[in-house]
Amino acid sequence: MTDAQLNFPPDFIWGTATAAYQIEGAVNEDGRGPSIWDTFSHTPGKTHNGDTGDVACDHYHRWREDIALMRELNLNGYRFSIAWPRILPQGRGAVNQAGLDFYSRLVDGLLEAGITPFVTLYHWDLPQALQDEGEGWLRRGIVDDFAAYTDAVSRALGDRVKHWMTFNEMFVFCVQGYVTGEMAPGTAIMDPGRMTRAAHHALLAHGAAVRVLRANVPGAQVGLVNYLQAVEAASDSPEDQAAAQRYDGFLNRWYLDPVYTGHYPADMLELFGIFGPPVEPGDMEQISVPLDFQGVNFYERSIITAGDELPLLNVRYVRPPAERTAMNWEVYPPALYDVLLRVHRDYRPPAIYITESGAAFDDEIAPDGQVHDERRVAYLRGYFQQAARALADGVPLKGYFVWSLLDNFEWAHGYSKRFGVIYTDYATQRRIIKDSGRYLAAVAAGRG
Ligand code: IFM
Repeated sequence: MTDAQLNFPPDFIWGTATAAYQIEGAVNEDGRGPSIWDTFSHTPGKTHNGDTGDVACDHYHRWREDIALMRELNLNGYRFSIAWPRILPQGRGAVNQAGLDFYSRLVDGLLEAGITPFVTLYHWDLPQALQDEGEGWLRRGIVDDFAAYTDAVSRALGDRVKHWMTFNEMFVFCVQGYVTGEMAPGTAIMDPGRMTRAAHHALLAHGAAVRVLRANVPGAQVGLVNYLQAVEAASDSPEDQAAAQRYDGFLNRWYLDPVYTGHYPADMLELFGIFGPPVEPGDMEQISVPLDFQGVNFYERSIITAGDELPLLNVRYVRPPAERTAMNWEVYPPALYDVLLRVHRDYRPPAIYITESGAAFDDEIAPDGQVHDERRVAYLRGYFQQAARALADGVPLKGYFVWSLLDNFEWAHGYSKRFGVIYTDYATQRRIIKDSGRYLAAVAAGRG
């Protein structure tokens, strides 16, 4: 398929995605409270180079410039997240109007620029006060806190924001935050019950938030964003097939089945045994409230064999020689097609957005002052083609958000990984549109 065959409908959303803590900075301004990522990143040894989001891309002050850049890229959508600690500095209680005002101005600016805002309510920056109370997502009462937070935000923005996503990548923060400790809050306790418990409360909070959004926002389009992988068995052997099935259950189905079927996957419930989720009567009905769209964050496929790399699951990764990004993630565009088809076939959401897809490479400013990131251009071309293929094959794909608008704070990797289609010079906060940004601009303008 050539670029000329990248057939996307005229109303297709072309955007980029970001998250509050990764770009905003201004962590102590206008009444924002501390989040678990402030605590984590300021704890020695937790992030690369001790990097923090204190300043990040200074988007909190430079958002007008960033919207102008989106316009230059011909984008008609922007996915960003709201920082809960800007709205409710202590997690609950008095609403911080200055925090709401920031996002209100941002939304107005986007709409004036002809860019549709897509708002994520939770992209990992939990107010520290809620973490201190029963370890955040491990406490069932957090469901009510999240519903109250959703209420405050949607009342303020719901007249203008119609596209809402409750959570970003539950899998990642439940596993890496509460079990392996690679991410905030960073508790490394190898107890799978912590994952199932955090995830169950997040799923309940998702269901509660959907109801709040539908009540507060006329014409709301509500979705959930999942980190999804294409999972393949290393061989046809029954052992490898079963291993791939377990890994798929752990990573993909655990977070999709409850929402779309009202049940946790039976094979995984059996596998987790006493470490299963704390389900109470009515929970699964609350979790499985119908959605308007599913958000797919796609980065990787995994080839799985039976083994002891992940002991509870009894699986091991097979890593064939392949082109890899700076994150050591395989570049394999057909896997995006596979995941889109799978979500469409198995779960039938009314619409699907690719809410994140992109790659980190070791970009540098060339002598001509530009950033010639030809590997990212090739990467995007390959994945755009697979999205077009999925669309042609009947997937109700409505938009594609490249991760990310600009290089930013890549969590525990700090500023060492550059995902942007715009280069961030952190010393000066100068932004430089990379060649991949120009390519995205051409595709978004329908020129390929
Ligand atoms: O930067 C992250 C983002 O916050 C969530 N999805 C994956 C991205 C790249 O690692």
